[in-house]
Amino acid sequence: MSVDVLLGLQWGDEGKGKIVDFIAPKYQVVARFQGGPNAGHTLEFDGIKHVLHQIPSGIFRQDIKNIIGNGVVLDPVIFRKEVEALSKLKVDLRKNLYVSKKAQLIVPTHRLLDAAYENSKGEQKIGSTLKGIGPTYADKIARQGLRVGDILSDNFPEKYKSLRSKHTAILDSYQYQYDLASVEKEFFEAIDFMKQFTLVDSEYMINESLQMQETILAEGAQGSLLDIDFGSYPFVTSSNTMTAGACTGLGVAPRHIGEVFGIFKAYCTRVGGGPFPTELLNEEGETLRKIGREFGSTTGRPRRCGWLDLPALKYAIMLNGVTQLIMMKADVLSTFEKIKICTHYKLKNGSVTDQFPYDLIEEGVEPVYKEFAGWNSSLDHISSFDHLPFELSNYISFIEEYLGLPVTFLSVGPDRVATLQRE
Ligand code: 2SA
Ligand code: MG
Repeated sequence: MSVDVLLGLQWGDEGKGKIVDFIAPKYQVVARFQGGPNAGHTLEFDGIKHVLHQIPSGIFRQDIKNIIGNGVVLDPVIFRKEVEALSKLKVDLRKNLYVSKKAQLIVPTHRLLDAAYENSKGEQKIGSTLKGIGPTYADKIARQGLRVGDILSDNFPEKYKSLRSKHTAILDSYQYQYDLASVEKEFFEAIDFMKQFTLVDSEYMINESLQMQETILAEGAQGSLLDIDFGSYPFVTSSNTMTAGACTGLGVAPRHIGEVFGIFKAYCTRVGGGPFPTELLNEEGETLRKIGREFGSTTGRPRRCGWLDLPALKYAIMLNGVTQLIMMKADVLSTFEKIKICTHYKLKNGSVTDQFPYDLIEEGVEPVYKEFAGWNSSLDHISSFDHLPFELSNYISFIEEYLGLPVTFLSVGPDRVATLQRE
């Protein structure tokens, strides 16, 4: 048995939530392995639209075990809000949610530090979601973080205070103003709330599931180009968003990785700062944003939009060992007369490459495009790959050939049902 991995190949928001929910019935376990409340996985079904931040997207299927793995950074306050919002939809998480004791806790001062660091950066802002992600991972690596399992110990308040004093010293050095009293009250109430959930050694749980021949899906968050090692550094998130991150973020040995589903949008978006070679700063970009409803699901920020970038996708596929491609939001392109795909980059020094450069800004990356005729027709009610407009089939074939992988799922609308599967 193996662990299948599903992850985004671009800068996030590829539509992972929708696909996990769609393929979840095949799996007995769905696990998150990195990131935290910076993620926003949107699911739509039966007329309900729901955004999940920290809770795995298998939660709407009662018979699936959902695990928040050790690689995640968890905000107890946001966790509580998510659980409460889900109970309104009659989802009872006490039955099928498990939280790793080794996941790191986001404390109120982590969020303040995130804001203080961003404020100090001027033009060079990362565009962080301000959820405290970077500072929490920094404390993990500095070996001074708090873990979920710590909340069960009597000296948790002391451990918390010791970390807080380190943080307030930094905040003071940034002359950052804050009022902790009310957020701390909320934090400790949320910590108590978390104690009702099943806190586990999730590495054992997952490996026992593997031994019992259960099917497991690891659900990525953010996207490959936001990976701390390989993304467009420093404009990245603070975790390994790739397949390898599923190994360390869940305690799964590499040999247990099975299928790797790579999700990408038929175009490209990015939220926050940093380079984006195919960005469209014109009316076409506006149209993509409007039709694609491209606004951050966590922060509501407008997403930057542009054409599909194949050199970047190819890079992400190489690093993740993708075995199947999933293309999302093809319907958003339905009104375009002409559609472009970036096949190469031209660099400042005159050379042309299909590799992802070390520094996209310094090297002055300019996209080289191939133009395609649009299909100019609605994809509503199309239920099979065989009935796609010729131009869309052509668009997909070009991508498959360039990337050397099949597109096995195609999404043509937000609802669960608007998902075509290649027979
Ligand atoms: P952070 O908060 O430290 O992880 O931010 C660092 C960079 O990572 C980007 N990032 C994201 N990009 C796309 N989607 C994300 N999730 C939310 C969503 C974003 C939202 O699903 O829509 O609602 O704004 C996400 N999370 C982090 C971020 O923009 C920074 O560039
Ligand atoms: Mg998202």
